Amino acid sequence: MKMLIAIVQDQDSHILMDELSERDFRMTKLASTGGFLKAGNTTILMGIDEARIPEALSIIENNCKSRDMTTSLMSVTMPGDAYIPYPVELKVGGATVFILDVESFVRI
Ligand code: 2BA
Repeated sequence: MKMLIAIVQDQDSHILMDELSERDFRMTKLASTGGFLKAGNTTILMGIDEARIPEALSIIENNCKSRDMTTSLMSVTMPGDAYIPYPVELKVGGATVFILDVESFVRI
């Protein structure tokens, strides 16, 4: 068994989870926060058989869009610690996926 951890954008999470459920995948959704943007995203934990990893990845790929966005970061550039916002262009995934080995799995 593997543990697939997918970090996706909140906007994509409902449709993604609907399709995963329809295809009989089990999952847990966690509300998470990206370290860079400090904005909410969604982390989905899925314990799945190794043979179904390609199917899960394909569903994630089909339902999670990458989006261009502009955000304001703050820099301290002025005497007296004044904060100057400056725009930064980003492409936010799609999905960031980690696949881990599961040592054991117990349902009681
Ligand atoms: P955030 O950390 O909020 O990052 C949002 C987007 O900001 C990233 O999109 C990337 O385009 C940009 N970004 C992140 N760190 C950056 C940096 N040091 N310099 C310049 N730009 C930066 P994604 O790469 O698609 O990541 C989306 C979310 O996936 C991340 O949200 C984070 O929650 C998660 N993530 C990505 N890589 C990860 C990793 N190696 N470990 C854990 N979580 C990760």
